[in-house]
Amino acid sequence: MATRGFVGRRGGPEGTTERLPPGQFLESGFPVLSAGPTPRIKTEEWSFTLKNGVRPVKRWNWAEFNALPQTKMTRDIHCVTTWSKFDTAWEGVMVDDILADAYIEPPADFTLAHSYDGYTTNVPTADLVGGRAMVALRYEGKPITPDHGGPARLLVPHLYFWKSAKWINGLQFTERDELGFWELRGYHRYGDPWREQRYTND
Ligand SMILES: Nc1nc2c(c(=O)[nH]1)N[C@H]1C(S)=C(S)[C@@H](COP(=O)(O)O)O[C@H]1N2
Ligand SMILES: [Mo]
Repeated sequence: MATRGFVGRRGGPEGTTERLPPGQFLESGFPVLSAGPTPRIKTEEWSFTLKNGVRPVKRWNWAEFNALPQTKMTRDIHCVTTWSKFDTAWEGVMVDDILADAYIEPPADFTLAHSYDGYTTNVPTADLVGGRAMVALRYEGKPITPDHGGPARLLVPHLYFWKSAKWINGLQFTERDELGFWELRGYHRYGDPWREQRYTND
């Protein structure tokens, strides 16, 4: 078995090949992709609501949400439009810590993320817990800019980046896997970049 370094030297700088999912290329900038105009949400008006079906479980305002445990997460991200960006550095509240603060165990197998622009995206609950996802409040040590989803965005780095809902204002547990904005428009219901699950039937 070759070491990481040898594989990296063969395929590109710093192990690029093994870190790039199939069909992806390495991007050094940070493209902005939004389905509509950027909503401007003042932190004084921001809130985050956790729901089980139609029933609200708990709601946090900006100060309350910032008082939850803050965790750093540095991850590669992969957009379905084929760019990937390595080592993006985020800080925010792990979904695990949101649930702990609400004193609930995940009550359903599926979750729908909701955003201020009306965007939604579905993710299996198991992919949001166990240290795999956060509601990010900061990017590279600074508040997330509005075009990248500030004040707060979901970060689910192991799935295509459309699952990382910008301008998030809540998570809703659902009994069945209810499709979100892009999933209703031909994108894959799960979206694993390593299995190239781009479109519905991939
Ligand atoms: N609320 C919301 N979240 C969203 C989107 C959107 O249009 N609205 N676009 C998604 C898509 S398709 C991608 S690739 C990423 C882009 O995030 P970025 O603009 O920070 O690169 O956000 C995702 N989250
Ligand atoms: Mo995207």
